[in-house]
Amino acid sequence: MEAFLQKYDSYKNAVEEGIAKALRGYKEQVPKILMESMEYSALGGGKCIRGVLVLGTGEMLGIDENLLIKYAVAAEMIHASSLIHDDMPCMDNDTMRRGKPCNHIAYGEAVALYAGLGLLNTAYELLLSDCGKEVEIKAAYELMKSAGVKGIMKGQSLDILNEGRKVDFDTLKTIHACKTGALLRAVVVIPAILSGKQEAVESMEIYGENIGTAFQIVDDILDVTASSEDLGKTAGKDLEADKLTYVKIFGVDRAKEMAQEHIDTAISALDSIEGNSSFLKETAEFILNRRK
Ligand code: GRG
Repeated sequence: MEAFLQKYDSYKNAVEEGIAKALRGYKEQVPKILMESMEYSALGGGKCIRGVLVLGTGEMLGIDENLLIKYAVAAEMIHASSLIHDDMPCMDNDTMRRGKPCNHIAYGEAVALYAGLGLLNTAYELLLSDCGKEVEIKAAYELMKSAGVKGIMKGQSLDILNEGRKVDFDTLKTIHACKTGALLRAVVVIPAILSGKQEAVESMEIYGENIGTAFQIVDDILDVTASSEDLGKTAGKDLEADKLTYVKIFGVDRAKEMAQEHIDTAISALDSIEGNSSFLKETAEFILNRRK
């Protein structure tokens, strides 16, 4: 466990340095308040799990970290952008994220709106810079697609449009697979695309889809079992909004079992991978046992 956490932190540091460096490149040309607001959320004390997964999967598949880093940085920028918008009054209307005021509370709604759009666009600029090989463009496309109207935006809009309505389990699964799952799937598929090995792409798709589902089930469980202080965001929001969740349908105990089943499936998908998959196995367990 100790070795896993050290490795996790070293990947996380590399991603955060990459984000800081990428944003520094814009500093002179961007209004100060907008840049501060983008940094506030992109370097805002999250777990950085999407960037870590790009680097961990890439190392397992033998991909050079210098090639991987821009995908890891872009994934975290896209994620931060979605969190800024998710917290705004027209969406989840929250006040706290990662243990501090949400972006729109700290900077106002107009700046927060542009910080979100700014991070999304900066991610795309980064992704399409210096693409030497076709697989690099394919990998960039995979990440951009995961954020779009067939990915995160589809999940979020279905979530918002169904507020206050009774949704069935299939719709719930689609919302989760898009809102949370699409990006978690993309970050592990990207290194496989870069490896040029179709078998690796197929294994990582199964791994990514299953850690994505488990991640959201654990999120649903934490919403009812953890405190706002531990989560760094308002707990009990799902209950308050009367949202359909795994916990609401199945109860906490069965939801925990279901998360475990998805983690087991994700780990089994790594059996056919040639490289050392221990970090990804432990990351899957980390997702299951996380406390925030
Ligand atoms: C701008 C791409 C984009 C989309 C706009 C608002 C919106 C549409 C989508 C919201 C999607 C969303 C917030 C999904 C929830 C995903 C989730 C479980 C977030 C929490 O992730 P953690 O726990 O957070 O990894 P940290 O803080 O650790 O980074």
